[in-house]
Amino acid sequence: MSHPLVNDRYIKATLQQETDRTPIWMMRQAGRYLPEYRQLRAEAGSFMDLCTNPELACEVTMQPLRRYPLDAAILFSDILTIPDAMGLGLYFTPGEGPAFKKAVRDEKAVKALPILDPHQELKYVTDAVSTIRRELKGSVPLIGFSGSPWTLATYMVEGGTTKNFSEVKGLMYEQPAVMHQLLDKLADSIIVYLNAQVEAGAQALMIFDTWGGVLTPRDYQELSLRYMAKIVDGLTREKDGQRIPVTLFTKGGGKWLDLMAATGCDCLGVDWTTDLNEARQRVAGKVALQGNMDPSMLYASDERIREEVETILASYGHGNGHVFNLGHGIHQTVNPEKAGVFINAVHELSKKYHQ
Ligand code: 1CP
Repeated sequence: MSHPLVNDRYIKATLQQETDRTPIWMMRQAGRYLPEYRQLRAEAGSFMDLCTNPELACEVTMQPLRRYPLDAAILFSDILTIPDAMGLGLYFTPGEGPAFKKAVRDEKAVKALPILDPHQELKYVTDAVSTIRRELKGSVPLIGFSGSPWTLATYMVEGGTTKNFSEVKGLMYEQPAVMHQLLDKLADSIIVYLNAQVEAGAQALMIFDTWGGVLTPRDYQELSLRYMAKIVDGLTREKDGQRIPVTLFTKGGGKWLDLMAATGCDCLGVDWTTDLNEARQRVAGKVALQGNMDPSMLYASDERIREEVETILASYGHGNGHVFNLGHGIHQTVNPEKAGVFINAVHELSKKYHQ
């Protein structure tokens, strides 16, 4: 019953194969900047009520695809579903972001964390994946995702969102063995979680390492990259004869792209602080690149947005292996019409780089 993929530009670009234009999707493309999202969330009650109901998660995933000619869908869920499923009690306070009822701050708490069974506590995620796949009818590929072990650990040790990372860095510097136990447990859980998403129908995977960039170069390799590499090694990379591309995104990781490329992933997400041309030279054909317009460019005029799209396309240059995206998630106060201007500009202006 699986439909053949009608638009496979995203998959092809992540594998550096030929496409007629540069594919585009946007990080956080489903979410708060869309009035239809805000309405559905109000009707459902809360963000987690959307995530845990496969029909609603599917509806939210489809919302941006109805508005814009995007080349990929991304599962509507959150990276913090894993710590929630481990029993930490995720909740959201309006305006302050995510928080946990329990934080993980010592060896006892790390040891007490259960190994995740994705078919139990997170069945709502795999159910959402199969529901979305059915609804997409092969129109565009579905991206499944997880946070990186380090990024999840920051939320678990801090007990929520943080600005200065004092608790998690305190644990990392004072009790490195405990930190490594936590990261290793998370890596094992993420492997089974992502493989369950593939089993349910995810056609590509992305790992968000939102906070890897706050580490020193040495700590980045030891505490973030090493565990992402372990995950890449453990993932299902082919299903029904199709390669399942894996993208790693470390925000602020532009200086480590060559190390990231050596993990065996297919594609690297790049934020707007790195020049794509330089990034392309650094990875030397090993991986594809995704990015990297500054999300704040969507506050500029239509002309300025188009100009920036042209600049980024020219910076990557002619040829394959570029997935257009923002350098981070779309901001919640962006006018949805500006996203349309951005996406149409990529469609129109990228063709000449593929002739
Ligand atoms: O409606 C609401 O108020 C909730 C807002 C919201 C949304 C729409 C949250 C809470 N999460 C999401 C969805 C989400 N989160 C998706 C699927 C939607 C899509 O991309 O179309 C994805 C892929 C994520 C991933 C995510 N969650 C990341 C990694 C990517 C990134 O932006 O760096 C992170 C760090 C989170 C944590 C999180 N969840 C929610 C918020 C507001 C945050 C960020 C908190 C912080 O800044 O620390």
